[in-house]
Amino acid sequence: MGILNVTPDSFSDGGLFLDNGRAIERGLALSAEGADIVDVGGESTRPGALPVSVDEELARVVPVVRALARAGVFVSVDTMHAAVARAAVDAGARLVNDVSGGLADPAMAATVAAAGVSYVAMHWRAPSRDMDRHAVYSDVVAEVAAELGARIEELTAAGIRSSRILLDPGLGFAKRPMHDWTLLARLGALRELGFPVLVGASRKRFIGTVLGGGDPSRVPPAGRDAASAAVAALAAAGGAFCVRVHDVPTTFDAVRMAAAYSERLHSVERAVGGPGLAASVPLGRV
Ligand code: PMM
Repeated sequence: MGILNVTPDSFSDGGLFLDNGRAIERGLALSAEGADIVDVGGESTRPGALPVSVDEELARVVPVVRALARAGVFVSVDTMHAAVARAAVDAGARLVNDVSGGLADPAMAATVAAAGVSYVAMHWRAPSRDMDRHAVYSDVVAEVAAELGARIEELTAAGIRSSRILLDPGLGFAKRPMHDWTLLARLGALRELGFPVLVGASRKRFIGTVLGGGDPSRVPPAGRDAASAAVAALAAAGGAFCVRVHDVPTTFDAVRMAAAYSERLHSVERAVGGPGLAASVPLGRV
């Protein structure tokens, strides 16, 4: 999934694609580079970001969604607002990517159900302006899984078909770097909920924190693409269905390596009767 932020203030690419023409060009390029999905967003969710009006979000997003969908691109819309989701679907979007998992707008679930499109429910605890206050967990994996489980109940009760739902641990959203790393290392626990898992790690603070030796400001977001591709490969090898990224060509290669690795790993595991033993088996045996 290639990221297309039509915003003045996203943390890594704010302002680059605010002009509709440039945004459309960028979306077409992401698709040509290998993105299966182009994710169009009109509201920044970076820590501390202030909300924009729905009218402003519509004006940023709808023309771009329409042009890309007309060009045959599979478009998702990154929004927390039911009105924007509805308008984007009318303009050709086939997936609604809601970082609040339906918590920000009570009309979202019914809107998505009526539209009959797919839906990404991300783990979220609070609006961006004060989400850092909510980054408190005693067992981050268990709590994120339980909170996503509660979202699934509500979303399906509102009429969204289970087969239409994807889950996302929401890296960086009400999470400290250690929470992000723990969730990444334990993606299997989220997959056990029975839904495809999407991971959005690209250029995020937890990556910058490692690159900058504890200080993310030493490596600005645009300098984190190689590391982001490595993390995408780890997520893919950990069973992610989809990774949401800024740099599609590098990530495309990285996840293809993860796929080759996973395929080999699983055939080794099958041959030895389960995980854990694979490392001790000479590859020539299988
Ligand atoms: N992260 C951002 C925005 N949208 N959507 C999903 N599903 N998962 C994410 O992790 C996610 C998202 C923030 O990053 P950006 O400002 O680079 O778009």
